Amino acid sequence: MSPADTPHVHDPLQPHAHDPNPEPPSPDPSFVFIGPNEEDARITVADLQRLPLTSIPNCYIVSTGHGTSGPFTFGGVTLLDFIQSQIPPTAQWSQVEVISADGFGNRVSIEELLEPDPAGPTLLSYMMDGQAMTRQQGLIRMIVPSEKDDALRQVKWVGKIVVK
Ligand SMILES: Nc1nc2c(c(=O)[nH]1)N[C@H]1C(S)=C(S)[C@@H](COP(=O)(O)O)O[C@H]1N2
Ligand SMILES: [Mo]
Repeated sequence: MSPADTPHVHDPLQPHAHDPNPEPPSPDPSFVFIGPNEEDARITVADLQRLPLTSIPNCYIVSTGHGTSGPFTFGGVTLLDFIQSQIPPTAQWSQVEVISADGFGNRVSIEELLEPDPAGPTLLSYMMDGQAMTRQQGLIRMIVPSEKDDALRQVKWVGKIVVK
């Protein structure tokens, strides 16, 4: 089974109890991007705001611990648009690791990004219900609209994105 067939499997390198961390690990929402040739860059919210805005309505955060919240409309740049803005079109890659500064992570395959679920594309989100997302709410937060029975892929406080 490829990782694309098991979208709810959490990165085994980053085991996570189901209890979400409610507190941001730091005040600064910027993150580090590492491309397929190991080139790195620091990415700010303003950098994401310069890319096309995608909004996805009817998103839920389905916590098996403290219950479901939503629906929310998340806004941001698709993870695919973001990656394509950072790497040359000829670069070879197959997956991306999205890791928060509090040690929570998830892996996304290129297949998931190229053929998004009908629920919507995976997003690097900085807006919630038409307002700027707060750091407390997860800024910058990965939103995976296809995940309906858990929130293990809804990574808050993205700290590092590694394309491999
Ligand atoms: N960085 C980070 N993201 C995280 C978590 C976490 O602990 N740290 N917990 C996950 C889990 S298990 C849940 S249920 C949701 C909770 O999101 P909420 O705090 O917005 O309700 O965040 C997910 N994303
Ligand atoms: Mo959770």
